[in-house]
Amino acid sequence: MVSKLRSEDLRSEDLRSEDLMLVVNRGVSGEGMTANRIRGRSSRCHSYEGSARCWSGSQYYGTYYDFQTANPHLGSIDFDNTIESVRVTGIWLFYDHEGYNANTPDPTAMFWSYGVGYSLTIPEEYKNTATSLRPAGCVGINDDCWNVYEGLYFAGSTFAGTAEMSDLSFLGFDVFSIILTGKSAWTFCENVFYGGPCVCMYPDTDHVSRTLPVYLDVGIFPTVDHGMLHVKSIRKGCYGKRITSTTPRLSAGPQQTNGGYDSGSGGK
Ligand SMILES: [Ca+2]
Repeated sequence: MVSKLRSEDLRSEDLRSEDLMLVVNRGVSGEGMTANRIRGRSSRCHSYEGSARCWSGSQYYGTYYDFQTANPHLGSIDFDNTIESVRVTGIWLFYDHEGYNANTPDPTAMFWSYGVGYSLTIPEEYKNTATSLRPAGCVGINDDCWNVYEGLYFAGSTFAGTAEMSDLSFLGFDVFSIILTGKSAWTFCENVFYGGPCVCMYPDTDHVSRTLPVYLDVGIFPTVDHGMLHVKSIRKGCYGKRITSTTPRLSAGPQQTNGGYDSGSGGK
């Protein structure tokens, strides 16, 4: 399965249902109220299995929206610079600018959160900053899956897949950041058909398990010092020099068993 989601494709008239299913639920939760269960999950087999509930207030109070896929401009639902707490399943990326920080001078202005039903009040410096958001990964939250991004810190256009790709010449962008899920290592090569210099990465930034058998293995590489001019092919397994994620973790509370939170070290 290969899914394509490019930021320039996100004009409303171009939306394909398998790429974008914007808000599926909206509500208000607060004192004395219980948040509604997520409704309206799509039965389409191509839907992302993960989800994110995002609240306007800390500690899961206030207005919330449920997301299962990308939203390039939260202002379209009057939720710009509003999110203060989240509950995520899968990996979710939150950007300070529209269109996933494409063409912004500081791509580090973003944060991410991942887990399995992981709840988090966003640290002060990132509260009320999210202007666009999207999940990373493929259909199943722990599919063996790679995501490549046009910019540092997962900015701009992206492309994802669960299969080897012998020729990525069509991609139209160089790869500056990568996210992996699942159990498999992936090898990224400078030339087509797995030629030239290659590097390999594992989804070993973190391992999350909450309720067996739900697992989430993530490899988060906001900067990839692969030393290559391009990435032209992707091979399953490890067939090159291994690169490890060196991103410092900024933990936001205990998370060994239920999720994780990371923030770009240079983020703001
Ligand atoms: Ca913003």
